[in-house]
Amino acid sequence: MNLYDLFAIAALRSPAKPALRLPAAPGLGAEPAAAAIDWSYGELLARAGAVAAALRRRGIGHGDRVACLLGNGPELVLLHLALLRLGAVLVPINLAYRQREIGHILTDAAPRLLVAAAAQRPLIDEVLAANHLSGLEAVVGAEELAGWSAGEAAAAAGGAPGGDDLAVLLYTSGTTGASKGAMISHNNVLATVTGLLAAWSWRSDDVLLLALPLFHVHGLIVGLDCALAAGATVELRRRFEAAAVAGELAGGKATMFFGVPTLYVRLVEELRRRDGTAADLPSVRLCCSGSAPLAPETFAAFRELTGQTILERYGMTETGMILSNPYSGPRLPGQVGTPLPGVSVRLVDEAGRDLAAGAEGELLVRGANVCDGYWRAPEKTAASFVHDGAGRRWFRTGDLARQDPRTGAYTLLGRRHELIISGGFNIYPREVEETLLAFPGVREAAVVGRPHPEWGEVPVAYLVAEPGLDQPALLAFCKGQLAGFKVPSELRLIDALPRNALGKLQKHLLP
Ligand code: MLC
Ligand code: AMP
Repeated sequence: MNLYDLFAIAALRSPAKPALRLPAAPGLGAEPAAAAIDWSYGELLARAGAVAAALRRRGIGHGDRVACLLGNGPELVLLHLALLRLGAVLVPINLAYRQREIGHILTDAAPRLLVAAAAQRPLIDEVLAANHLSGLEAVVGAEELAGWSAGEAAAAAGGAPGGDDLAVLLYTSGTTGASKGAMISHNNVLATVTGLLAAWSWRSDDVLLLALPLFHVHGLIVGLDCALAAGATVELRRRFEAAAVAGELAGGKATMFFGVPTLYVRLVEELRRRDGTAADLPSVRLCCSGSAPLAPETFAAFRELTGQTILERYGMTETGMILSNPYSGPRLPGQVGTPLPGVSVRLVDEAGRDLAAGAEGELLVRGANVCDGYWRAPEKTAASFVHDGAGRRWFRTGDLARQDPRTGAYTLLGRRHELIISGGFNIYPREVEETLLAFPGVREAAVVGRPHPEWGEVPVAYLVAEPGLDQPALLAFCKGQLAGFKVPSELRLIDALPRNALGKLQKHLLP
């Protein structure tokens, strides 16, 4: 079984069923206007087949990487499906990334094509000028790809992709400063999708309102892929806008909505701004949250305002979804639930010994959902897995958790690494520190996460600097080098960084 076949089954079963809808968009800056989309399963699959044919004519085949710098829109959906059909690999890039971050991914993944929105062209020219990307044959405009989709679908050619073939290469922030590509196979996605389809009782008459970016696992796999596998309808939005989403949830069509906690914080603000009284979401049967910790206050406020009890779940790029609160049964704030079907987890101490329920330890995970490792990075892969006494391989999540001895549900308690999560996007302090240190006059830098009511956490930088450091210039430098969400929200100058007797930095002592 491959992922494309799973979607094709939905199309064969009900070709006329609505698959993908998107409202029209007015042109904005370099971005051309876009017509509304309302494609049935039959039309979506036919268009994806035509894109696959066009890609094949360009020589794209099994195992080839195709990167994209695309916002939410039909092009990204078509590209994803077409590559699945060819056994080729999608490499989606976060639209907030700057030249240096994109250059790293393109150099590492070595795609043959890059598909990009018109507005990204100047940035791509910068990337091309700064990097020697010898394997990159062409940059394809989103509108060109859209044009391909109106062509003839290819007759099936070559062998169908197998379950172990790569489906997507998802870049995730690295502890070493550079992001690394998690190699997600068709089987990995199928495991997450089938687990969620069962756990959340997906139905073919579900309508998912999807405003999360499709370049991450949450929007792409938990959202789009699950919906298409269920034969449901995706109401895709180009971006999240609280007022529009609140209106649509109340409008009586959507049955499901997925968000990172920041989306729920903004929805709560929006609903309170409206009239502060309860908002009926008549058609909605499930609101899920994940990617970052959902504050109990947000959970409670959303329930109070809408009557909806958010279902919180936990996952990772490398593993897909791991734990989920129950669809039927109590969903408790601060808990992320129990393992999804087919997923095994363990809690271990620093020495790798298994811990009993009630004790705090690192969460390890195993199952068909877990990726094989990182692209062309055997050392990073080896460091991310441990073997048990029976020789089985477990992925180290780096997340600390505790299991409730009574219910078996897990609570996340923090992280072994210094990962900061802002609005659902990951920031590794090391990458920001390296950027700060590259600026003249910065002698030492330490970046830590500080709680923030809307974003969850934001990065704050502590600096030891030569007198007269030009702080606005330093921030401008960071903005040029880093995605906006990684730029420190504050610079704090101090005389010395706190270190222990061995000279090791003690970030927890920073004021
Ligand atoms: C945008 N900005 C952010 C930010 N997103 N700042 C901090 N954290 C963020 N996440 C800043 C920009 O840099 C910019 O700043 C300003 O906000 C406006 O940018 P924007 O793009 O217009 O913002 P907006 O559209 O409001 O985006 C906010 C958001 C978005 C919450 C809708 O961040 C988002 O879609 N987050 C979801 C991320 C996600 O899907 N994560 C899943 C990862 S998968 P300035 O200064 O330039 O004006 C995963 C595994 C799992 O974690 O379990 O799911
Ligand atoms: P990413 O690398 O972007 O896939 O992010 C994965 C990380 O997001 C996990 O290791 C967790 O730290 C965090 N995460 C995901 N879901 C949750 C959740 N429900 N609560 C807290 N943290 C979460």
